[in-house]
Formats: sequence, structure tokens, C-alpha cells
Amino acid sequence: MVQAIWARGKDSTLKMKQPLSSSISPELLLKMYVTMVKIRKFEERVADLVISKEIVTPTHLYIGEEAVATGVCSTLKKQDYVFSTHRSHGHYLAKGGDLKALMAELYCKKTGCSRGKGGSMHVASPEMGLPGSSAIVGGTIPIAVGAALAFSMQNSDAISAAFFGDGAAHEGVFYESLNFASLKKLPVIFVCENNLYCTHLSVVDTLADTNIYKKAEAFAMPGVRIDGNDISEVYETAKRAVENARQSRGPTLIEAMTYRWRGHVGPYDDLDKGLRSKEELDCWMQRCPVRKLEKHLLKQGATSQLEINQIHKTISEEIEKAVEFARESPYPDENDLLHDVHK
Ligand SMILES: Cc1ncc(C[n+]2csc(CCOP(=O)(O)OP(=O)(O)O)c2C)c(N)n1
Ligand SMILES: [Mg+2]
Repeated sequence: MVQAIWARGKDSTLKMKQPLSSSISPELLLKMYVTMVKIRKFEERVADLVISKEIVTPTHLYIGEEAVATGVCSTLKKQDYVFSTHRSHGHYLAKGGDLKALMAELYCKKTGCSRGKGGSMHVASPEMGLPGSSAIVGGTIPIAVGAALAFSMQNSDAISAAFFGDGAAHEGVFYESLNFASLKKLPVIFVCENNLYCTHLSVVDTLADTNIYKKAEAFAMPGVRIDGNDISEVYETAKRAVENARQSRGPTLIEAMTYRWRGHVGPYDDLDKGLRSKEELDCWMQRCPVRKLEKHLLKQGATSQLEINQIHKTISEEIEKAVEFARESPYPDENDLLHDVHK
């Protein structure tokens, strides 16, 4: 099975076992490391808070996929738009969203980034270029294309990026969006986070052709498959795609191969459900994107173990402050419940 080939790292199009090789400056790599650790530690803390039932909004954790959001968003400017999905925390933090406001949103508090009315699946940070996210699979892809159309009509040099999962490749709107964006050479990039599963279904059981990046060919645009756990590959590929979009050379489809360590929704790995094997999970955990970058930085002498420890400590403290902030914040006023929502 293709899935088994990916899982064992034998697919020649994926060089997952290779060390990270990069022409990216050590400063930028370290900055991206901090973002990835922030996403990882945030998600781990959220998982604990879901287990203790302090957070009750359904949470789709991004643990294991951090390099995709971080690498792509690191190539974007603040004014560029990012559109996210039900698995949105990583995109929000990588685009520069406020940690406290995100945690408060998960507690459904008034101080949350969507005023406590969106929960985990509807985060937004318009001021940082994340106008919204949606749990409708594939739903934000045409919205990203619409934003790109607006940018191009306004002669703005901003671009938009649509993040979506492999599940969106089952949706007609994905293909319509690729066609229109390519036809009009719109400034948009399509980032498919292929984590091999759509809820409990493997890509092998849902896609007639599991090479999602090849769908681009039908719409006369470039499509590329990359190792989504290799931050330098994600960054360098996204940088080229963003430059093309900004120079009105049209969109690119990036298929980033990655893997979620936890179940589709919730804090557990869900191995007991029998849908994926421990062997497969272990294999992907060995390709941890955070650890891979950390090893590279240490080897290159770009950081020290002392600095790494300090980064982890500082981020943990920041997250605890966000938890306190969320706990102490009020719920939205009862009279306000019908504001900020579609009626
Ligand atoms: C249009 C639509 N169909 C079905 C669902 C139910 N659903 C929610 S998440 C999900 C899986 C999406 O998988 P994928 O796009 O691969 O993203 P991942 O969860 O793997 O990150 C599905 C089918 C939905 N929310 N919207
Ligand atoms: Mg998926």
C-alpha cells in the first residue's frame, strides 16, 4: 500500500531520512524553531486541558505537523492572508496570532480571538492576516481564491495562502478553485497538508490517485510534493511559490507530506480504534519535525543545549500565563450571544 510505503520512508519522492540541509540563515532557522516549539507545547498543554475537561470545545491537534504552518507562514508578510481549517492552532500561531487570545477562545471566553463564539475550529486574527478558518472541509479554499482576486483587482502585492487537508481533495470546490486561480493567474498558494487520513479513512481508500500534487497539472499550474516535516524544504518551496504569486506568475499547489500524532479529534493517539498501526505512528514520530530542526541547529553550532532549554522554559511560562488569562476571563455576555455570528 502507498500508505505503508510512506510510513516506512521508502518512497523515493520523499527524502525523509535525510538530514536537514539548508541555505536558510541560522537566525531564521532558530526563529522558526521557536515557533514550532510554541505550537508543539501549546498543543500538548491543550491536550492535558481537554483530558481534565477544562477545555470542552472539540480540538483537532496539529502535533507532528508544525513544520508546514511554520515554514509557509515564515515566507509571508503580515498583510498576506492565510485561511485555515478545523485544525487551525498551528496556522494561527505561525501567522503571529496572540497566544492568550487563542487559549481564551478554546475556553470560549469573551477575550478569545473570536470573542469566545468560534471555539477551536473558527479562530481568526484579522490584524495578523488570518481573516478566518472554517470546519467545512475545503470551505476556505475558494475564499482564499476570492481574496487573491480582490488583491489582484486592487493592484495590491499581497497574496493569500489556503491551508487544507488531503480530505479537501475529495471536494469539487478544490478543483474549481485551482482552475479559476490558474486561469486568472491569481496570487494564491494552495497548501495541502497530506497527513494520510481524512478522519478515519486512509488516502488509499478515498483517492483514486493519491498523488494530490499531480492534480495541478490538469489546471496548467505547478504542483510539488515535499517532505512536510523538513522545515527547510517547506520554507524554500513556499518561498518560490510565494514569489511566483507575488510577481503575478500564478498559483502553485504544494502537497506537504506529514502526519498527525494524535487522533482526528481530541487528545489521544486513538491507536485502540485499530485504524492505524503503532508501527506507523512510531515511524513518523521518529521524523519529528521539531527534533529534526533542533538536531540540525545543535550540529551547526547555531544554538546550544542551554539556549534550547531556555526557549522551552520561556514558552512554557508564556503558555501558563495564557491559561491563567483564559481561566480568569469572563464568558461572553448573554445579551451579546447573537452578535458576531451568522443569524
Ligand atoms: C464538507 C464537509 N464534509 C465532511 C466534514 C466532516 N469532516 C470534518 S473534518 C474531516 C476530515 C478532514 O480531513 P482532512 O481534510 O484530511 O484534514 P485533517 O483532519 O486530516 O487535517 C471531515 C470529513 C466536514 N466538516 N465538511
Ligand atoms: Mg488529512
